[in-house]
Amino acid sequence: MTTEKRSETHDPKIKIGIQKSGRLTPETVTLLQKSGLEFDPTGDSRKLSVLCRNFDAELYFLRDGDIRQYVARAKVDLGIVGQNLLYECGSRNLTQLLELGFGKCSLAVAVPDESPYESIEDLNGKKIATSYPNSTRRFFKMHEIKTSIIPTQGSVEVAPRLGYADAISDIVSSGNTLRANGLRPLAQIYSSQAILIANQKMSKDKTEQTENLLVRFKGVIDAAKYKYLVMNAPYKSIDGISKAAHGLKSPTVTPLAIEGWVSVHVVIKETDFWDTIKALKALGVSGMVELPIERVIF
Ligand code: PRT
Repeated sequence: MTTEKRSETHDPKIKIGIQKSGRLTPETVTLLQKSGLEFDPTGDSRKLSVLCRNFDAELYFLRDGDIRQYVARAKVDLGIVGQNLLYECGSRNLTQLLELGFGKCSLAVAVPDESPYESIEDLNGKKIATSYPNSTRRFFKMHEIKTSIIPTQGSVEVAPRLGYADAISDIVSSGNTLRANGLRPLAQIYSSQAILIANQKMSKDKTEQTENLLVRFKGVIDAAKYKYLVMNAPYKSIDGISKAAHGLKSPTVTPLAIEGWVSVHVVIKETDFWDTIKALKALGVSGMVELPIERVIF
């Protein structure tokens, strides 16, 4: 790897497809930047690719719906894409490398609020409008429920009100669109998030570059799962603190200017945060400061 500035004619080792403009774009750009990749994310909006200044990679700004195919056909080596598209369109020639923790949503079956349907069995013989016909067909087939799937491009939520379908299946995240259109969820078909995908037949040098990138991505993703805590504690509480918050290995302890007191630094899991704080307070800890972590490399 080299840190020198690359010319636009340089043939980069690895091509990465990311969404040009949409729900996945801001967090994808943030992930790449926090992973240390330097590039111009905005630049000229007509420009559909950009070279990384400090990593042997070129980014291609594509439609989320197209990225899967670009990777499968080895036109780009890696892609950041909604998992839902792989469930819907298949993952031939693709390897799913990493779940990225953003773009979270689910594919859900929903029915009008005032409808009598209480379970998916009630949809036997009914019409379902969806932009995800393959996933929806599979789901009902698996449950041995006969439905008529009506493929629909966009504004799916309005289909029941217009008498075009009895129910819908669509991507849901906050649920606001369902509510705004007088619909309620009946069942979840699957959950989804943004993932990093790769072409299955990558060359050795590209595989190495990808592994390098994976370490960086994991470092950023794992960092979001942890918090750094600095606190003052009575020296006698160190054993208790080590049990309540053992950190990645053990807490770092340094003496304070006041006798019998120490400063303790520890990394704790975000999910354990409030339970850990409660336990630490019971041990006489005070002056706790929570700091964000940029990266965690295990
Ligand atoms: O044009 P391009 O192919 O790039 O993208 P697009 O415009 O088709 O997709 P975009 O940007 O809307 O979504 C890209 C990806 O984001 C999807 O493939 C999913 O993986 C993921 N994602 C996460 C979502 C949502 N959340 C989401 N809420 N995709 C779509 N929605 C839509 C949904 O279709 C529905 O209309 O938002 C509405 C529901 O949202 P809530 O919050 O009201 O429930």
